[in-house]
Amino acid sequence: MHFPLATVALATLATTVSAANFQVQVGASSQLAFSPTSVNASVGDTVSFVFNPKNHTVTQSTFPAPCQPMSGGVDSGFQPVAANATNVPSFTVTVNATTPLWFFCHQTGHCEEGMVFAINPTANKSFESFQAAAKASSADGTPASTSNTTGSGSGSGSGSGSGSSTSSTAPTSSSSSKSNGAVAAGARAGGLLAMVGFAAGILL
Ligand SMILES: *[C@@H]1O[C@H](CO)[C@@H](O)[C@H](O)[C@H]1NC(C)=O
Ligand SMILES: *[C@@H]1O[C@H](CO)[C@@H](O)[C@H](O)[C@H]1NC(C)=O
Ligand SMILES: *[C@@H]1O[C@H](CO)[C@@H](O)[C@H](O)[C@H]1NC(C)=O
Ligand SMILES: *[C@@H]1O[C@H](CO)[C@@H](O)[C@H](O)[C@H]1NC(C)=O
Ligand SMILES: *[C@@H]1O[C@H](CO)[C@@H](O)[C@H](O)[C@H]1NC(C)=O
Ligand SMILES: *[C@@H]1O[C@H](CO)[C@@H](O)[C@H](O)[C@H]1NC(C)=O
Ligand SMILES: [Cu+2]
Repeated sequence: MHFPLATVALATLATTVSAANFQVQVGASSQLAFSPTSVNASVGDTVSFVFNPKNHTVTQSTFPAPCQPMSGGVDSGFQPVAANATNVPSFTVTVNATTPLWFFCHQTGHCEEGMVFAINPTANKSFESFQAAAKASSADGTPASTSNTTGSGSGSGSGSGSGSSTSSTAPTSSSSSKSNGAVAAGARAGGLLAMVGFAAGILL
């Protein structure tokens, strides 16, 4: 009764703090990197990727093939940002699994420079080993470990066949709110962020 505003703020926090939001800079300071390079997230948490100048993507891949789009995975598509941009795009995924989730930048050469990201890497499948595999990929993203000897040889199962993986695969639209059972992608998380910020402002 005496503190109706504080009560509202607490109620707001109770509904939003249960899901954390992680902000990840894509290509900050002109570096071909995600910062941070990985996060530990729970189901329901969101990860918002903020695109710095240049022309990057956030594209889901798999541990064995770091630089190849995962079939049915989420993909921001190319996000060109001018050097003097004041309003930069972001792309948010909602974490929907406790298993590791792997991502890379699909811009030519960036993955091979180590521009990769992980959600919930493990000791056995570490960010470092994922990044090392990315750097060892050939220019077209083919994993270095792909056997080239006689035998099945098709490797990672992402199945691009004749090698060209030009267009950003987006069979499940990245702007819709659902995707492949691992993560869901959406365009903006500004509302949730603003709500948390507003509530925290009241309490602090
Ligand atoms: C994630 O958790 C692991 C294991 O608890 C820890 O070693 C690592 O530093 C954490 N990573 C981040 C980015 O917090
Ligand atoms: C961004 O990069 C993609 C792939 O290299 C290219 O097709 C596209 O034209 C680029 N966009 C801009 C605005 O430079
Ligand atoms: C950004 O730079 C471009 C090219 O130099 C220019 O055309 C544009 O007006 C600039 N935009 C802003 C917001 O300064
Ligand atoms: C991690 O790798 C070690 C050695 O290969 C293996 O013994 C262990 O079972 C693995 N742990 C998990 C959780 O897969
Ligand atoms: C696979 O073999 C072909 C022809 O023998 C060769 O040109 C190519 O570089 C090899 N690729 C790898 C990844 O070893
Ligand atoms: C994750 O999202 C997919 C697609 O929206 C859904 O089918 C699946 O049940 C979800 N998984 C969990 C664990 O919530
Ligand atoms: Cu990039």
